Amino acid sequence: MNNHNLYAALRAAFPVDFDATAVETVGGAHGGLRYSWRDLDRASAMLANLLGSLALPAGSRIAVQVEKSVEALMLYLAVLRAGHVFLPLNTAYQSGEIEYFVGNAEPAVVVCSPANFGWVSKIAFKAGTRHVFTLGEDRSGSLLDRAAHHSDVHTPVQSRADDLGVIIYTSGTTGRSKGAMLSHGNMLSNAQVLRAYWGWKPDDVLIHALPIFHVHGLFVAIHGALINGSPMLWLNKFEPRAVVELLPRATVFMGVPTLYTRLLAEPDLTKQQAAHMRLFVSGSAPLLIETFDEWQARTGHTILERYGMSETVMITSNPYAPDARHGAQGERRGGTVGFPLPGNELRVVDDANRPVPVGEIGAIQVRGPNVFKGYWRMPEKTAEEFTADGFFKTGDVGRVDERGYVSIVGRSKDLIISGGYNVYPAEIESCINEMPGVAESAVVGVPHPDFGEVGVAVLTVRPGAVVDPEQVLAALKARLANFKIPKRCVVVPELPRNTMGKVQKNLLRNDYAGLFKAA
Ligand code: MLC
Ligand code: AMP
Repeated sequence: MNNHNLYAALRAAFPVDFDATAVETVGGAHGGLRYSWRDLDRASAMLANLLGSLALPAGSRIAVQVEKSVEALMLYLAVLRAGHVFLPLNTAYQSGEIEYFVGNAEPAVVVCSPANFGWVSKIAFKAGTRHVFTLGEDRSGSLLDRAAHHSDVHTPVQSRADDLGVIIYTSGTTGRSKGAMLSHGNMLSNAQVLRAYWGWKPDDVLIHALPIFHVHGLFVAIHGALINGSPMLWLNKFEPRAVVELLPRATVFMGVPTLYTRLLAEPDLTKQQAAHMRLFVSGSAPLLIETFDEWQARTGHTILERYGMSETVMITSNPYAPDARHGAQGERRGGTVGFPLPGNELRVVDDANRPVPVGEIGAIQVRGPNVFKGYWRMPEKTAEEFTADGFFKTGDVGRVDERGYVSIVGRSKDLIISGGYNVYPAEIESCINEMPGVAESAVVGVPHPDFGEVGVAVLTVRPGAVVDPEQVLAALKARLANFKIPKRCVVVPELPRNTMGKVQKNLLRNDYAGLFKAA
């Protein structure tokens, strides 16, 4: 039987010249380093052997909350090749959030930044984790020290396509976050499809400027480059000027819409500067048509917008070029997310789960080899999110036009997407509602020129109480990841309600829609 281990498949695509550069770091204090394909393979082997020496049961969770670095990428590859389950955690998460993830996932190993060892290890040991290592952005910490004693030769474990490779936590409309379980087969099938669909070429070079704890930076970008044996120009943090400077050396860039709007603010972004580029990909949040048009005018390139989510990896994409399937009509169309990717079935249904006529709006459901295995230890929640015939309910609302292009027009889930990060109002509202003097609250998303959408918290106070909005925001900051903090908090006499007594968030969204227009 073939080995379906994702690392084995990526490794097979590494170029023959093993000493060629695989990753070059750029910018900041950690720029100017080169890592060869041999380095990626050897270092991930040492890390995999370190994990092997811990005698963990197969499929153990390895939770990782570290700053972006090439070594963090090597750790990801090591977890895959060792047959364990990688659990990436956003560095913005605070202790309460980490406590939940660690308690829920029960990782055998936790890796954190050296600066956070004190509080993270306390949480981990309390949850029964036996091993806590540290990894700094500057290659400091116990993880690499310990790995240095292990062999740099390692055979990837034999994995089935269905074996879990990664758990990614996604927030929920109600209740706590759910761990989306992705198998080696989910990720590999998507990587192979995208490689062909986006026409990856032998001499491609990717600018990697996204965080590596979510699907976009970890899967779409990293798998994309590795499965094509393409080098990456690697930025630990997104720096618009550095990206513009790199364009003449690269061919592919991937970003959330905020990255594109920030790049457009760079005066040096010109057609000439972008002439060497082949492909700009956008996703994770809606790309405004203004950004799409402005990018075309400034650089001469048409951004390729695609659509996906943690539970499904990539679902749809605008075409790279007119192809046999879509003929001459296969151009990239702004305001759409393109066609279902090959192998992926997508349908738009009404409330009774019946497909709607072409062009009409409904709920988007998908089925395919990329769709996840379910939510970690939540069988009921998993069952709720799938239809009887195996389609996953994305929670996105959209339509498919007569040419087959999919557009996302809204969401049935109460979700704010801010700078490409998902923010669930329910989580913030429950924190605010616990604060002294607060009667109730509603958090809504409003347009924002930089982040696309940001949260605004609207609250009412108990009789006789006084609540300072600034203090509400400060208290939230101490508890939640920074990107979840509403950008404004307002106190009102009452929240608008419909006849059923439900808060009318649409009215609040209208009321505050202009709040950041002039920003
Ligand atoms: C930072 N802040 C944010 C924010 N990022 N607020 C709202 N939304 C965000 N995304 C806060 C900071 O804490 C700070 O608050 C203030 O806003 C200004 O921060 P900044 O310095 O401008 O932020 P920066 O560090 O530059 O980060 C912005 C960013 C980053 C856009 C580079 O958010 C980012 O990398 N986003 C990409 C997210 C991503 O990869 N998504 C993919 C998910 S996968 P204060 O109070 O400290 O001043 C997915 C599936 C799919 O969705 O389809 O791909
Ligand atoms: P996440 O759960 O973080 O993976 O986010 C997935 C969600 O991001 C999807 O369900 C969509 O709502 C949204 N999303 C991803 N790509 C796009 C896109 N191109 N346009 C609009 N929304 C998108």
